[in-house]
This record gives sequence, C-alpha cells and structure tokens, in this order.
Amino acid sequence: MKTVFSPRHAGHAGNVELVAGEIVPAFEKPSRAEIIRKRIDTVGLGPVQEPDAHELTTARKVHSPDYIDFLPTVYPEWERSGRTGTAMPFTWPTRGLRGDVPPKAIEAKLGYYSFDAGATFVKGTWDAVKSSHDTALTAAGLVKAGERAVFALCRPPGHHAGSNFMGGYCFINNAATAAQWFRDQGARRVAILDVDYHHGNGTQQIFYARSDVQVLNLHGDPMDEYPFFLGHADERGEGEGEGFNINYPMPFGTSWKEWSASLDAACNELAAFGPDVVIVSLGVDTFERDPISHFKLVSEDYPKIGRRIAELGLPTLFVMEGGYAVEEIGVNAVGVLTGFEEG
Ligand code: OKP
Ligand code: ZN
Repeated sequence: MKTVFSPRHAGHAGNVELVAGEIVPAFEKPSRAEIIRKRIDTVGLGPVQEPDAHELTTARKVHSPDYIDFLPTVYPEWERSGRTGTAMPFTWPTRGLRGDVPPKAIEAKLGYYSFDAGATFVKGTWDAVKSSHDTALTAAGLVKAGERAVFALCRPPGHHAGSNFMGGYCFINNAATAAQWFRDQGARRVAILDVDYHHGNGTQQIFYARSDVQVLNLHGDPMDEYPFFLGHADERGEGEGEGFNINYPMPFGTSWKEWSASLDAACNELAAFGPDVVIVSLGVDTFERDPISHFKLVSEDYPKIGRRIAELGLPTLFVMEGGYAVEEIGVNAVGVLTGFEEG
C-alpha cells in the first residue's frame, strides 16, 4: 500500500492545552506521525511519497470560504497583536450572544470560528494544516488512478472540523475534502467510515443534509465523552440526507466483542449504500492504553479492523485522525493497513 506523508506536519509543534487546570503539552504532537512513518518502513508496507500542492477550491466547498481564508491569517495576526506562544480561543458566541457578527479582534475571531479551545496555532500550524490537506488529496488522486487502497498519513487530523469551525486538534476536514473531491471527479456515492474513538462531529455536520455522502461513526457515547454535543444514535441526517448519517455510540470500557459488532453493522449499511469509494477516518485512540480515551481495544484487534474493511471490496482511502498512545501508535495504525492488505 502506498502512503502519502509530508514532513511539513512537524511545524505544528510545541502547542499546549489546558487539562484539569494545568497547561500541558498538547497530546496531538509531531512524534505521533513520525512513529507511524517509521513503522511503515519496519513492516515494509510500501512506498512513501510527499504530497503535491493542491488548490483549496475543494476545501472551500465543504468549508465556508471565509473560514478557509481565516486559517492562514491567525498566527500573523496573533503576532501583530503583540502576542507569542500558542494561539487559542477562549470566548465563544454561544446561546444569548451574537453569533452572526464576524468580529475584528483576533482572539474574537478564534472563538467565532471554533467550538472549543482544542485547535491551537503556532507559527508553523497553517503550513502543516495545508500539507495535511494536500496529503489527503494526493492520496485520493492515487485511489482514483487505480490503487486498491492508499494511506494518507495526515497530521493534524480533521474530523472535528465542520463547515465554519475548528476544534479538537482539527482545522481542515481532510476526509470530508477528499469525499467532495471524489464526488467532483465523478464518484456517484462516497462513504466515510469513522473509527476514531471520538465522534467525527465535523464530518457529520458537513454532510448532514446530503444523500451522496454516507457518514458512519463509531465512538464513545457523547453523554460521557468529547465532543459531547453531537454523536447520538438518533442523529440520522435531515432532508435529502435523512438516513445517510448513522451513529454507533458505545459506553466506556467497550472492547472488541461489542466494538466489532458495531463495525459489522456499519459495514453492512455501507455495503447496502453501494459507494464507489470508501474513506476511513482512521483513529487508533480506541486502544486500551490511550491516555485520553476509554475503550479497550488491544493491538491484535487493529489488523482485524483492516480485514473487515477489505471485505467490502471497494477502493479505499485511509485518512489518519487520532491516537495518543504514542509508543503503540505505529503498531496499531499500520496494523489496520497490513490487516487490510491480508484481507
Ligand atoms: C481528537 B481526535 C481539552 C481536552 C479535549 C479533545 C480531544 C480531541 C480528540 N484539554 N480533548 O478525535 O482524536
Ligand atoms: Zn479521537
């Protein structure tokens, strides 16, 4: 299996986040991608290439153009306002405030275009975000050209980013952008299968009213788990999109037996939908020792995920999302891919 990977992800480094009242290094850090990259060589998964530069025209179809224009301006504006360090939002136009007036101050814009404080900027963030977007679209191009499956080793991830908001380490929704690109290239139907531990709220929101892109999400129950405010089983799409969004929320402590039953159900829905291509939002934070998650998958389970997806017999684009147990992230993420190749 070919991999697309950009060393430019490494500019998105040194970010901090607030956890239980303490400023700590962000869990979403460069070593995640580097360890996966090394594992690809160790197991001989296949060739690794850098992405080509892509215009943001497709991203502007799944995100609002003003949101895409905002992202590259953040850190320059942050610096112009005399600040240094990690740029992050702290004020949001929630219920009772005016969410319809785009503000001027950079700290206000950060809140206007986000749902949490989890998408943070340093100097190299925009370049890394752009390289992650390019990685997804370059890999999509290889699938279109006839590869059975391609791995987009994206960093930063994308599935929490919605039409006009960032959050949860995500800026541009790489999987959604790739889905739109396949549609524009003539695919009639595209399925996105999100196996990250966290609900892909951005992906759901982007395609919620559409019947051409089916969105299937397996994740921690939002009653107890981030992103909390989306991902319930009764969210099934709206209008034209009714029935084309399916959520599989699961409780803390879920292990392979229950998790794989949801995967089976999702794969059956996917097969019935009959897409021309499958995009897997590949998070491995379902792992038992993930530091921020509460599922109980073990390393031996990841190849089984790949094998189940291979059974669908469809062209497949794997897009990297989360996974924070850095020591095992290579074994687990690449385990899905080698399992797919065996399947
Ligand atoms: C991204 B992905 C704030 C804690 C919030 C955000 C988790 C984002 C997960 N300090 N945690 O889905 O793996
Ligand atoms: Zn996650």
